[in-house]
Amino acid sequence: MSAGKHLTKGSPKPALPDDGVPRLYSMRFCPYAARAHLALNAKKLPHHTINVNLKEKPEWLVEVSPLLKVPALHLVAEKDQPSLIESLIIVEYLDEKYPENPLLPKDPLQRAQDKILVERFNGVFSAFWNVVLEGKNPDDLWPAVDIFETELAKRGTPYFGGDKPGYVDYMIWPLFERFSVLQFTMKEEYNSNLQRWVKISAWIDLMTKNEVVQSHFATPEQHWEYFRTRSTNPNYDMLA
Ligand SMILES: N[C@@H](CCC(=O)N[C@@H](CS)C(=O)NCC(=O)O)C(=O)O
Repeated sequence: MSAGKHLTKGSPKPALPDDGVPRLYSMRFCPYAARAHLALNAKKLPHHTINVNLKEKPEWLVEVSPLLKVPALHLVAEKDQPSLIESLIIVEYLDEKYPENPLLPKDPLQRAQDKILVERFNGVFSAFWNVVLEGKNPDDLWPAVDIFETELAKRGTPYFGGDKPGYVDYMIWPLFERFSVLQFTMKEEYNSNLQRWVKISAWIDLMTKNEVVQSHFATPEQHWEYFRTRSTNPNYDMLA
């Protein structure tokens, strides 16, 4: 509901209906915000999306996001209307508060193992940013992804969550959706690495067709356009 152009410095705070529906403060190309979108959509939870321009932040952003980052989830129906920040904390809160369509496994050990896997995914995130944003050597990136290839093979299921996507799948997907921008920077090396990841390649194909993923999807070309212009003049509203 109500996603629109990215609100910028000087924009008034949006007037939203007094309906108690949580408000997700987001930016269309933020992979961390994408986690919150995927969790909300996977759990079919109504919410309002308010997109913000992160180069020229609206003055009122601090009221809902003290570190001035997205995602932030404003729980307007709760006492004192608190806001949650940090993508993984938001997703875990949603999963506990709304147990239908669960994302994390019920078993405490499996839960812990899934959270460890997502924690380890920070290595893929930082290696990827180093390559795409800093133009660094991709030598750290391939072994970081190998961990996930091995884990998926070990689980023996099409998704990390079993026969359908779960917490790990949705939390790591936003980076994999962006992974294909590497085809624009290192064509041959990218293609040959995809071939070495048999399980991950099949998983990427399945995830791309998933309806929750499609509910918040951008093409490799759109992601590349964002990355290219990110530090100068990003077109946040490309998809608005
Ligand atoms: N650890 C945070 C990271 C959030 C984050 O870094 N968001 C970026 C956009 S992708 C942001 O809001 N940056 C604005 C800034 O740092 O000023 C999470 O998982 O939610």
